[in-house]
Formats: sequence, structure tokens, C-alpha cells
Amino acid sequence: EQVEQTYIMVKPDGVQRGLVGEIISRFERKGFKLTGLKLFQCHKELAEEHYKDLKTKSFYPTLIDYITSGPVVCMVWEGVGVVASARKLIGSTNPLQAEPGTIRGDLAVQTGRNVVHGSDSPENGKRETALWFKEGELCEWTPAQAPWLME
Ligand code: YYY
Ligand code: MG
Repeated sequence: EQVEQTYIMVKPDGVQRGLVGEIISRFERKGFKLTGLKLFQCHKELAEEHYKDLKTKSFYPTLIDYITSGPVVCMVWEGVGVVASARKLIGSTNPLQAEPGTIRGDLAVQTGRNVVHGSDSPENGKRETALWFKEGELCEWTPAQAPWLME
């Protein structure tokens, strides 16, 4: 049982629509540990590096415009199995296909406005955390609830 990190981001539409608290709350209630959190205006170079695997896709330019169009909320969540579990909480990329109960299934309708990002592998969790956060911005701590979440 390996502790993983995942990079979660409320995208500009989620911030503009006032969904920050709702989205954070879902990860918090699940029982994962928050180790990084900030409101941030993303610049183009960072957006391009974050989404570099999608560079050849037709939607890439509009994706970069969207992600840089307003502030985002950057988060790092830690826990056993957090990467895959966070992807489940987020739901499918296309919100119309995302299950009810997931963030995208409950709160979004279009792929190009799907309110939240989550890393797709433990390696990308580390890569994206290092990309969006400086070392001093992350907190190592033990939540008071820890012994009540994991035996
Ligand atoms: O990891 P996830 O966000 O669910 O999807 P990705 O395939 O990594 O694509 C990243 C991002 O790109 C997606 O959240 C919306 C956007 N996008 C798009 O605008 N149109 C597509 N056909 C596919 C993805
Ligand atoms: Mg992805």
C-alpha cells in the first residue's frame, strides 16, 4: 500500500461558477490529505508544459486558452490509491458521459468546460505536483483524523 500524490486543479470555469468549495469538499470528505493549495493565474508556458502530451490534438489551442482564461485552484492530495480514486470522483472526461455522483457528472455538461483536472498516473501526479508547486509551498502534516481513517 503505497502513498501516492495527485495534482487536482479546479479549472477557470469551476472558479468562475463558484464551485471551489464544493469540489474541495468532495476530496476532503473522502478522507484524502491535502498537502498543497493555492489560487493561481496560470501563464501560457505552464499550461503548455502541463498539457504537452496533447500538443498535436485539434483542441489543444482552445484548451490552453481556456486554462489560462482566469484563476485556477491548484491542489495536491495524498493517500493510498489517491490517483485512481480521484479520477473516479472526477468522472469521465466528457461530462455527459460522467456518472451522476461524480464531480463532472453532477456539475458539468461539456468536455471543454469540465471544471476539474486530476493526474492520470502516480508518475504524472509527481510530475504535475513539481510543475505547479515549489517545494516550500507543500505541507507535510498528520491530520487528527488519521487513525480513524486507516487502521
Ligand atoms: O484527463 P482528462 O482531463 O479527463 O482528459 P484528457 O484526455 O487528459 O484531456 C485533457 C483535457 O483536454 C480535458 O479535460 C478537456 C480537454 N479535451 C477537449 O477539450 N476535447 C477533447 N476531445 C478531449 C479533451
Ligand atoms: Mg488527463
